[in-house]
Amino acid sequence: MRRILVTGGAGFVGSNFVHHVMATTDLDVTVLDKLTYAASPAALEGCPPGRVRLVVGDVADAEVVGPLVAGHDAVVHFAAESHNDNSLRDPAPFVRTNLLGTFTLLEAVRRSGVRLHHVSTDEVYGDLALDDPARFTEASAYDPSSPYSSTKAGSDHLVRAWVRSFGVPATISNCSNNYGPWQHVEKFIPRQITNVLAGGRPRVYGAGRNVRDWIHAADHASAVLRILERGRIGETYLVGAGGERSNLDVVRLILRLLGRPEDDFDLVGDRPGHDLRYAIDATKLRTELGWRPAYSDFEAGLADTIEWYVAHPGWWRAHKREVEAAYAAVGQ
Ligand code: NAD
Ligand code: TDX
Repeated sequence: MRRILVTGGAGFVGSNFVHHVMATTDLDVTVLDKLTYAASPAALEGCPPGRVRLVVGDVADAEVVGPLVAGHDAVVHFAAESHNDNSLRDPAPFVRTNLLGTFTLLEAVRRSGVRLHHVSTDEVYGDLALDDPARFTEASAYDPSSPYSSTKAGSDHLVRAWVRSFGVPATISNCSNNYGPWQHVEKFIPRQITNVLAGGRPRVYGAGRNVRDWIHAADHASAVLRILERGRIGETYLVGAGGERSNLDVVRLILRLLGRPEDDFDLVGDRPGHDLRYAIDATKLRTELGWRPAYSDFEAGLADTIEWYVAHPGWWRAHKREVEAAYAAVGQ
């Protein structure tokens, strides 16, 4: 492999992946990104000159995607509409990008025979009970809850069908909740950090007992590269780093790290259909591909992330007002 195409590479996880590829391989990267509200082209600044090229375009546009795919040795597909709350307000872009976009890419890959890695989420498996010792595995049944997760589940099914019916050389990964630099302020951890930095209070849905399994985006990136390089074609790998925490615990930790009282937050209306708990069993990735996360200490990773938001106020303030207005409109 010499040149890879990274869709959604100007987004949160995609840009972390591009930096990981720059730091650990000799690969050149073309980023295909529509530059939606969620993109941060600035996140790609600092990449070695000449090794990363940005093409602004839609992954659902076959005329753009076909020739681009044919000129690369592999495709890593991050591009998606990614926020559950947005999918409850307006599902249409989720159906278009997550389903039609993946279909368009699959057709291009089918014609050219190029290797594909499809990046997906643990949310395709629905949720687990809070008191259930089980975790998701590659054998868990699909049972998505939201417009976002159902379109990601549909995209996974498309990839599997194209592997089986057309022999497309693809792998899939399903990862748990990411945190780290460049995550949009609409998401839980950046929203709460920036609420505090802006002089406000964190806003926790429902009773805050929901559990997420946190992984640093740099670790998600290293897992995706490992699967691209060594994963078996047609296989799915779950990605997680053993980071289960309730939303209340995360918010209290953010408040403590920012020197505020741990009860200085508001409980607000719950998300409709709110998944209770996600938890990943990443045994297959660890044993078959020897992957290990670099960030095993969530508190240290969160402290680094807080420092990053403290150091980049210009970036997040540009989005904050609009995001908070949309939440305020639904009482959250
Ligand atoms: P993000 O919203 O931060 O970034 C998405 C990127 O895709 C943006 O740069 C956006 O401009 C681009 N994009 C959107 N629609 C596009 C289109 N039609 N054509 C081309 N580009 C388009 O999302 P993220 O959090 O970085 O997630 C990236 C991928 O990782 C998604 O597929 C998501 O399902 C998956 N994932 C994310 C997490 C997480 O916690 N963030 C966890 C598991 C899986
Ligand atoms: O203000 C908030 N208050 C709150 O309590 C927000 C924005 C969220 N929450 C809760 C909802 C969830 O239980 O925090 C938890 C995390 O919420 P999000 O950051 O919106 O993430 P989630 O819905 O779990 O989905 C994320 O992980 C899986 C990503 O956004 C997806 O792209 C990924 O697939």
